[in-house]
Amino acid sequence: MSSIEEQILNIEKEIRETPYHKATEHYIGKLRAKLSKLKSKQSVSTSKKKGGGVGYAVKKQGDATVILIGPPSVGKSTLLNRLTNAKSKVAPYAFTTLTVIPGMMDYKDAKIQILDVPGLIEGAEEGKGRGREVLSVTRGADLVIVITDVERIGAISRLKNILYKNGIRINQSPPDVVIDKKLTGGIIIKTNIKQDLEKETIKTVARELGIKNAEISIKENLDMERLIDAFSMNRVYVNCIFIVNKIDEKSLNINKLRKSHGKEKLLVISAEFDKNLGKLKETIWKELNFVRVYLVRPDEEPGENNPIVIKNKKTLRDLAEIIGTEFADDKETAKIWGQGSKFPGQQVSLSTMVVEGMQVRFM
Ligand SMILES: Nc1nc2c(ncn2[C@@H]2O[C@H](COP(=O)(O)OP(=O)(O)O)[C@@H](O)[C@H]2O)c(=O)[nH]1
Ligand SMILES: [Mg+2]
Repeated sequence: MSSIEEQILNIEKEIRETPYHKATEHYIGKLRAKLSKLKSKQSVSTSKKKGGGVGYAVKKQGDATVILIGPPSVGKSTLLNRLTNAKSKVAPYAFTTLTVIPGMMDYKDAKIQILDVPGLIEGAEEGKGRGREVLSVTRGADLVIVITDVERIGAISRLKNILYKNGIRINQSPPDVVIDKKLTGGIIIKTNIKQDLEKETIKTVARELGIKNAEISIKENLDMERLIDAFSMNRVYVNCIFIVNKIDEKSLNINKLRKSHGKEKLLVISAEFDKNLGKLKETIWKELNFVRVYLVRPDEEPGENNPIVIKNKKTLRDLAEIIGTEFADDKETAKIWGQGSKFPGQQVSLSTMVVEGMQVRFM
């Protein structure tokens, strides 16, 4: 039996040498699924060898967690100090930051935790430097900030690649696929959307990735990448913004940069000279998709007092839990005013979704 690395090389070669057309699509799908499986096996075995990120468990605090990733010395610690109350050591050499340093940024009633981590050096995806650990913290973040400086623009593409290879999907929603596992009956594909891929290809990839019996509903036209993502368990989907720091040192053609990095959000800043940091804070806030709701206490008139920040797609029950588990204990319904209510003081169940601007009194 050849090693995982050898098997990966063999399959990659096979994929390269097989021309892609309708007749081979099914076969290539199978190879791609195999490859994806081997790669996740490989990353598990390297992280075991390296001790699997011990000491990198980060306590999440605040309303959301943002991670700064980038090469060494691009200004991550400087930026953290500017945005938050943390006092991260700043020095002009690589790897001044040896552990995760959290800071808290207060912005528009939200407490946003920002994490400064060691720089991601070349080969980080194979576990070089603190690569594994940094990537595992990244997987748990609510927003990723990829940061580089004016001298190392190429790092953006490199980092995007590292994230992709590690199953971290940025600025895209999860594939619109629902897998309803069954005990028998094989794989049944249900879709109203015209699929570029053949049904047999979809089934083969599903089987290869461990799905034996299931009803699979597909609500988008999948390409091969998203098909494999849909059936892989270790994918995370997170928003990402790109920052080029030290704009005080060198001017850049920003439009050209934005063009070559697609529609993604790219900001140029100077952490040291406080350029564009206000815009950055606003962008962070926007990308976190918060909603602000207002708590109406029993003795209060409805209004915009007591703002609470919560991630979108949450229910009133989640909101009560955020206020406090004890508080949530005896709450059964709520009255709502303003946004989301049909009339002022509407009584609703706690499974109601919160919306921006909603005023809530728990009952
Ligand atoms: N010119 C300039 N230098 C900066 C800026 N931000 C950080 N630096 C400098 O870059 C060096 C590395 O910064 P540091 O925050 O330690 O980078 P890290 O390794 O990414 O955490 C330090 O000498 C900083 O003073 C900036 O906006 N402009
Ligand atoms: Mg640092």
